[in-house]
Amino acid sequence: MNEQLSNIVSHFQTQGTVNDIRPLGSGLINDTYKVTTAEPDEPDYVLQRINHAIFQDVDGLQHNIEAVTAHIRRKLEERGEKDVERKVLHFLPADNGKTYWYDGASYWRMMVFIPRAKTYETVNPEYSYCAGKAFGEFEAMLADVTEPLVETIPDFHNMELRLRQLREAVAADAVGRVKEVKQYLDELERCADDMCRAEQLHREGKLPKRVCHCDTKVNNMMFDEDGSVLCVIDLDTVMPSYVFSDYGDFLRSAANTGAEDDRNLDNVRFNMDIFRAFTRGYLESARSFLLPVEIENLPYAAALFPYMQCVRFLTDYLNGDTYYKIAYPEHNLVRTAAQFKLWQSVKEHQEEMKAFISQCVG
Ligand code: GN1
Ligand code: MG
Repeated sequence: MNEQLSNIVSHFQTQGTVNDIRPLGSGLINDTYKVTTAEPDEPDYVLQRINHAIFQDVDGLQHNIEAVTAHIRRKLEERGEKDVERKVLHFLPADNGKTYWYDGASYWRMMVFIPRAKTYETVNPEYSYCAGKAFGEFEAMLADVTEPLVETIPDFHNMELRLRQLREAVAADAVGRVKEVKQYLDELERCADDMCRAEQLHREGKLPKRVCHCDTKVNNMMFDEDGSVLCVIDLDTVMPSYVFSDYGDFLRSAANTGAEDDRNLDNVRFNMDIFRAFTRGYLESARSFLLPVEIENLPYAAALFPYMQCVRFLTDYLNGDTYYKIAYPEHNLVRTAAQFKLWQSVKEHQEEMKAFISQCVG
């Protein structure tokens, strides 16, 4: 067993004897490990190194997570929910009384591992419907959080900022890659104003920010053995944002018929069955609090997220791969191409989406 990791674990208030620590999951930002204990009656745990180059305010970040998980726990208990321990994350205190530990170089945190839960990289329409309901409920439960939450990455889903970062990367051309990506840049720029609609509406006072999850990739949900949703994980980015964030990012990952980094672009299309199932679930639980402007712009949100992710992957490629973990040198370019293709496919379905949404809210 890795000594450095078991030493870190020893600073947290765990139960049982740790007998194994190994990598877990496929996140692109933090490093995650499963910590197994020897005793069958004691819980297993998840250990995470927080990427603090990206999340610079770790104290603010953990404060958000503590406020949000406590709020959800209270709501679940109030409504007499069973199995609450599997429906909301539980972070462990460290020696210092905080829910994170600094070892002099990195920030670490631990949570209880949720037993018998599954995560998926792809889902069928039935699971998408459940996911839609779950994200709507997540937002509804958080609608009355009174504690102020920080933006853990300021302006995280601000499209204007993401475009500025792309333009800066193009101007700097730090690793000489701009010449390879002209065709993407031209088309991304051509649609830039339209894709910044959310910021525009917000400035006009028409579009509110609400507490959202902001990283609703399908693999950030835990499903129970019967397909129902247990909880949403990866809470680092829970912060005030537009509802488009959660709706759009789920579809970006779940309704893609290919992989986020598919090399074969023929695999990449927007799956309308997933769209319909997810939208139906989401509107069932979120309709009560959504404003007409939010509902009307859901098709825009479905296009915005592949577009934004394309801009972000491309920016990182031009900067020389400083943000996302990569598995091979042109990985961010492959991701850019796949997100670009997905965005094109979403655009073809805009009218069909609008018609479906009108029907749902009828
Ligand atoms: C990152 O941490 P992970 O892999 O769930 C990223 C998301 C991107 C996603 C793309 C903090 O999420 O915004 O949509 O990769 N998180 C951060 O796969 O940048
Ligand atoms: Mg994740």
